[in-house]
Order: sequence, then C-alpha cells, then structure tokens
Amino acid sequence: MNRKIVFRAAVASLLLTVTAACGSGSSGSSSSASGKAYKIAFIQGVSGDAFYITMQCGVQAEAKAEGVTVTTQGPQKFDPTLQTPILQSVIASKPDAILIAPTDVSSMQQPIAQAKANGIKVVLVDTTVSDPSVAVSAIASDNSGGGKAAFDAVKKLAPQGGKVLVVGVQPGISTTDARDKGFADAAKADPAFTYLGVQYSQNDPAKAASIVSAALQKDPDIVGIFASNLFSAEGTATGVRQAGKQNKVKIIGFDAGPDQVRALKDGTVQALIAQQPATIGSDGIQQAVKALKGESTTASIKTGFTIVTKANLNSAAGKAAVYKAGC
Ligand code: T6T
Repeated sequence: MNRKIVFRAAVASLLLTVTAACGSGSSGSSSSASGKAYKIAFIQGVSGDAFYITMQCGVQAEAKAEGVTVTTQGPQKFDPTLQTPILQSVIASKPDAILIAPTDVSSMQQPIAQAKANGIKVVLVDTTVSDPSVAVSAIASDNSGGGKAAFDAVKKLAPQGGKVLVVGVQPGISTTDARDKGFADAAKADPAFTYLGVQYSQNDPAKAASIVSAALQKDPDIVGIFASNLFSAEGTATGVRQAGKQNKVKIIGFDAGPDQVRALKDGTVQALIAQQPATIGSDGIQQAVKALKGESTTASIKTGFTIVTKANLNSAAGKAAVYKAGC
C-alpha cells in the first residue's frame, strides 16, 4: 500500500469510528466558542428508560448547539454498585465535565467527589446526593411538589376520600423519596384519607404488579394509588387490571413514557405527572459549559411538570409532555 492509500484508509476508519460512536450515544461537534474541544460525559440513572432517553435527546441537542462532544451511558439497573464502575471508567477517560443522575444519595457521594478531585466539573441531573456542593449545578423537577400534586389529583378523582397507597421505587433515590414524602405528607394531613404507606417495587414492573395485587386483596376498598416513577406506574396499572378494578382504583403515575400514555388512553391510569427531562438535559449541558468557561453557574435549578390526563393528552402541551423512545 502506498502512503496516500494508507492515509485514506486511516481517514476512512476514523470516519467509521466517529459514525459508530454517534450511533451508540456520542454526539456533537468538537469545538466550543473558546476554541477548546470540551468533552462531556452523560451518565444516566438507568439505560433503556424513556425518561433518561428523552433527557439524552436534550443533552445531545444542546451539545450540538454549544459545539461540545458528549457521550452517554448508563447502568442496566438503577443500582449504585453498577453505576460506580461506569463513573470510574468515565473519570479515567478524563472528560472535562460529567452530567450524572446518581442512583443513591449516599453511595454515589464519594465516587462523584472523586470526579471533582480529578478536576472534572460535575452537574447533577434529576437525582442528587446528600451533599450536592460537589457539583457546579443540580437540575431536577420539583419532586416534593410533584408528590403533593399527585395527592391533589387523587383527591379530585375520589373526593369522598378513603385508603391510598404509594408504590415507590427504592429508598435512597432522592427524586422518588421526595415524591413519596410529598404525597404522604398531603395524604396524612387530609382527614378524609387513610394513608396506607409506601411499598417499594425496586424499579421492577412485575414487583409493582404483585405489590398492588396483594394490597388490593388485603384492602379491596383502596381508592387511589400513587406510583412514583415510570416502571412502578407500569406495574401498578398491570396489578389493577389483573384485579379487574380499572377506574374503581384511581392511579396517578409519575412520568409519561409510551407505556404510561397507553394506560392513560385505555382508562387504567387517570393522570400522569410528566417531567421535563429534555430541559433537565439541555440545562445540564449549559451549566457544564458555563463552568468550563469560568462563568458563574446556578447551584440549583428546578424544572416544571405537566399533569397529563385524557382531556389534555391531544393538546399541544399534552403531546409535548410525552417522553420519547428515541431521539
Ligand atoms: O422518574 C424518573 C426519574 O426522575 C427518577 O429519578 C427515576 O425514575 C425515572 O427515571 C423513571 O423511570
């Protein structure tokens, strides 16, 4: 092979690598306004979750607009023992900044502090850790307010009151813990309602379904269930369907993935509290870039949510609130 051909082959293989990287979660061009090619890594709470996929879409779009490169990865389960090695290998790859949704408030504190100690700017997206000062910014929904809004929705659907249950995810996740508490505090404060407590699905729809089946056998007069994330809501809908109690038991689910929307349409679920994951992702990139340019950042940013029901699902706001299965 002469030198020209070797060079062409090298360029072709480089192009292939970049293209392949784009397909598997890498995007953006390579230079920022300052001329420095910032590399940012986004670590999801779990891969294959429509919430984090939609966040990735926001991250990638903003990275492109800012002219920075971004890679995305996440653990197979919402589990700090699986997320920590991913974070460690990302740190070893020396990105300029990391956007991360920590899977546990305590266990992820030290691994994230390690990123900061290595000179990497950290932005917390969605979930947080006990001491968020390790990050330049933390961006999340008003999760406690979302839990309260879920109780208000149950109250509207079952104004006579009665027993209410929460199907949560697992203790230690800042977002879902705050939602569960927001709902519990509001339910306990209302004398017309009996709060039955929270049971954890471990982010497994099958577990959520069996929790709901057992709960409805024990308390057949439950009037409302709040499922505090996408997979808990998916399983809760299955459990209520299996018990043949659609519409007798009102279900309010956090998140608005394609499966939740189907359950809303078929009448198993009455309301969805849709977050703004794409905005969380784009705000995250903006904050990271500001920090890298030495500009001031915002320590805490709260994003909003939309309550989606059958009535507004087909409106522009309802359609925009639904999560994506891909960008
Ligand atoms: O509800 C979102 C996210 O906000 C939470 O932290 C974990 O669960 C989801 O990803 C939905 O599955």
